[in-house]
Amino acid sequence: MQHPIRFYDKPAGGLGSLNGTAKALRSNSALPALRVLPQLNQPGGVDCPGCAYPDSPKDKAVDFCEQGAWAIAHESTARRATPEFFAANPLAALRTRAEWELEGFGRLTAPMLYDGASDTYREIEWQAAFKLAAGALRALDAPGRAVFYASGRSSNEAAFPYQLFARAFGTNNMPDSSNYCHESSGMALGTTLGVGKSTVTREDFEHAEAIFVFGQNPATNHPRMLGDLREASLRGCRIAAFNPMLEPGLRGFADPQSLVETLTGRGTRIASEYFQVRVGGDLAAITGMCKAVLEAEEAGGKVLDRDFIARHTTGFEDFAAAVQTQSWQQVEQDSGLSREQIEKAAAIYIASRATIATWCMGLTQHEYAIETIQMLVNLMLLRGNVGKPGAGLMPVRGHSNVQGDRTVGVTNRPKKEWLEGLERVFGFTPPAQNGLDAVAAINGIMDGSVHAFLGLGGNFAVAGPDTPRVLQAMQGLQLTVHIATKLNRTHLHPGRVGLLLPCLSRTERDEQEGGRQFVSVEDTASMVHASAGRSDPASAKLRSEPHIVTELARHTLGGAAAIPGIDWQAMGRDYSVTRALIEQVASTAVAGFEKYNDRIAQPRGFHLPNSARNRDWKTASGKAQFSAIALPQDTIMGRARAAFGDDVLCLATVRAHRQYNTTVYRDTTGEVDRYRGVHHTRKVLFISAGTMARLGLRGGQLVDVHAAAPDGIARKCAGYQLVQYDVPDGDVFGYFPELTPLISPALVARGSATPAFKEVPVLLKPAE
Ligand SMILES: Nc1nc2c(c(=O)[nH]1)N[C@H]1C(S)=C(S)[C@@H](COP(=O)(O)OP(=O)(O)OC[C@H]3O[C@@H](n4cnc5c(=O)[nH]c(N)nc54)[C@H](O)[C@@H]3O)O[C@H]1N2
Ligand SMILES: Nc1nc2c(c(=O)[nH]1)N[C@H]1C(S)=C(S)[C@@H](COP(=O)(O)OP(=O)(O)OC[C@H]3O[C@@H](n4cnc5c(=O)[nH]c(N)nc54)[C@H](O)[C@@H]3O)O[C@H]1N2
Ligand SMILES: [Mo]
Repeated sequence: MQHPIRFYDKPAGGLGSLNGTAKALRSNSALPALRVLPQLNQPGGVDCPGCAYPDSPKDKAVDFCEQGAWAIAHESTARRATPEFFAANPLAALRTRAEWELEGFGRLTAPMLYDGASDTYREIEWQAAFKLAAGALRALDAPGRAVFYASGRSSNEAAFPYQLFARAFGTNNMPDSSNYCHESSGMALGTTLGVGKSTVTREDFEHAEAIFVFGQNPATNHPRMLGDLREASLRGCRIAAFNPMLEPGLRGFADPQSLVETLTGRGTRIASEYFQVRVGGDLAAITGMCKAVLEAEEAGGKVLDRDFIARHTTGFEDFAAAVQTQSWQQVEQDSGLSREQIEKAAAIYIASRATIATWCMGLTQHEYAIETIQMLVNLMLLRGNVGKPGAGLMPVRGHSNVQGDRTVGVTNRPKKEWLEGLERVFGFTPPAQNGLDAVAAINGIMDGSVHAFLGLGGNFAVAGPDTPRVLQAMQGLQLTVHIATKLNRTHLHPGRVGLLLPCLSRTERDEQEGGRQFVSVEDTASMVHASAGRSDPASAKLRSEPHIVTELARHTLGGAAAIPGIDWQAMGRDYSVTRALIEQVASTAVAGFEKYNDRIAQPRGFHLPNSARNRDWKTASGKAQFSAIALPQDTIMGRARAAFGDDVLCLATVRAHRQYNTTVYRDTTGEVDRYRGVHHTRKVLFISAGTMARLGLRGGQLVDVHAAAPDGIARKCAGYQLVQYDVPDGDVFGYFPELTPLISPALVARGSATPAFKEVPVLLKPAE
């Protein structure tokens, strides 16, 4: 049989990516992955757990990338973290291991319970595990003592019973990875356009005349998007990147599908324009673009879509007045870009009849993230770039089903309609008040008000701020339950009852009493589609996420406390039951789930309608909302410099090429961050020559990084090597999760409470 493996991605050097894929398989002894790769993102196949970028609407033989291959290879590894492994490795010893070593121990194989006397996890029977968790939950003095965290990897069929479990238990304490990620996007879009999701589909990339990419590194994090950008570039679409780091992968892309590009190493230009905005400077830069557009209109340019503004929007006058009062001088100072540069960006925008704006963590993980995205909405509204082909706003989500989890109710701020739907279908009254988000949960764990933590996937404490303190505090919890595929650091800090429950991964066959099951997920463009694993499970003792969640719920809420309307076992046995229930709850809360079970069988699933895409504005005013926003005076960096002096630098924590969030991959050849050229170490800081000169430091020198934190707590990461790089003066860049211990939970986005992972005030001192 022929597998025509032609890759989508291949930034900066086609062969490197092909080679990277081969290495992914080799380095994990992951031969089963070879069988999985051709099924990735194909109808009837497996949804790639790598990212949430939409699948190709066209019939393409291959729709996966190098990074997806790494994700799959790591899931399909032959290595196993067995009960014998745990018996031989007390947690105190495991805590000294690096992230990639924990990951490298392989797949979990059996349910485990922490034993304090031996400081090890010991195997336990599934039923006993469920009973213990249920007992500990029922012993809490109030349902609000528990938090139910979710990482955005789980399917709709796992997420729906999970949120039902939390609410039937009596709490909306459902922090999720979205709190760490695109929360600011959802909020900014929700208030302005009435829907917190992308208005763009993958087809739109074929019609755009300009694409603006803000704060995103797709060569590493959404490689399949680069294929779309490359095609757009080849047909003459202008692509402009706003990014403080000069990212090689955004500038050129050698497509492995193109033999010429692969062999010559000569790529297609991606970003024709590159704007090196300073970290946190996007609000000023976009404000400047709006200002330039308004000035062009005043000069008689007829650049505004007056008809659209009149018919579809509200708030234009206030917005325009706010923008006009901002001086160019302020805009230049805050953005780090010159007026000429901003006018050039505006000219690209004005010349385009259909513009897409995409963004990722470079915009969302900032104090003024919501305002920044609202200003981007303003810019797009000026020329009617929402709700027409080839145009729109696109937050590019991270986890492969983070959007779907939200759609089926995983959130600490549920909509009234959703709760009413639950009440109607299941006959109980869910709690109405909002629950804890991720940072509130962290604070609750640290101040002792949270007593139990459940995690449906993820690496909660390592993904969030102040890792060492949070991990320490987690050991004081009454209960920790982690549903996971692989070991990570959060698991090494169990509560009094500490359970580690291993689950099937997406690529594995899922047999239940009701027969072989598949699950469904929603991508960043709101396509809901099926995903069916085919590989043999890593261990016979694994259970599916839906099974584990429904059994935990049944044991906790069974017996006299049972809610008669909820049949947990039915949902665990046959996931079509869950889909039918989602359809019923959604019928009055979320549009588009009609005939879920029939339509999920269609080859590419179905699209959940996006009201803003249809210019139907579900906002308070019934119109798309312009926002009047002034450039802020009170900022994290301003406050830190006032307190700690002018040597304070702004640290943005980013991903290297060889990692998936907190999962660090070990490449046997030492490659760490291919496009940025980093090998053999992750303990680097990217810094400009100007900053080093000013601080009396030099490239290659080792420094200690100290937090200049508002709460006065000393936080330090020692022994980082300075790498001279093309970044703005005053900004430094390094990798998470290693640098996360520098981040105080007090540094968050206003309104969304997303940690300001890209705006961390630090001081550098020569290493001690
Ligand atoms: N292989 C792989 N794929 C992934 C992931 C992974 O870890 N590995 N993670 C997944 C997840 S959950 C997510 S959310 C996405 C993340 O995808 P990205 O958002 O692309 O990831 P980051 O590395 O956080 O990169 C952010 C980019 O923002 C830039 N940046 C930093 N500060 C600023 C700023 O102030 N303004 C602007 N304009 N840019 C800034 C950085 O230079 C960097 O290029 O990727 C998803 N896909
Ligand atoms: N400093 C800093 N911190 C950040 C960010 C940043 O840019 N800078 N980015 C943030 C962002 S955008 C995000 S989304 C969060 C991510 O936060 P999380 O989603 O909590 O973290 P992950 O690293 O994706 O979780 C990895 C773990 O998930 C488990 N896992 C993997 N696959 C599966 C599966 O199929 N099922 C189950 N049940 N478990 C599985 C494994 O045990 C693995 O160790 O991190 C955030 N943290
Ligand atoms: Mo994310």
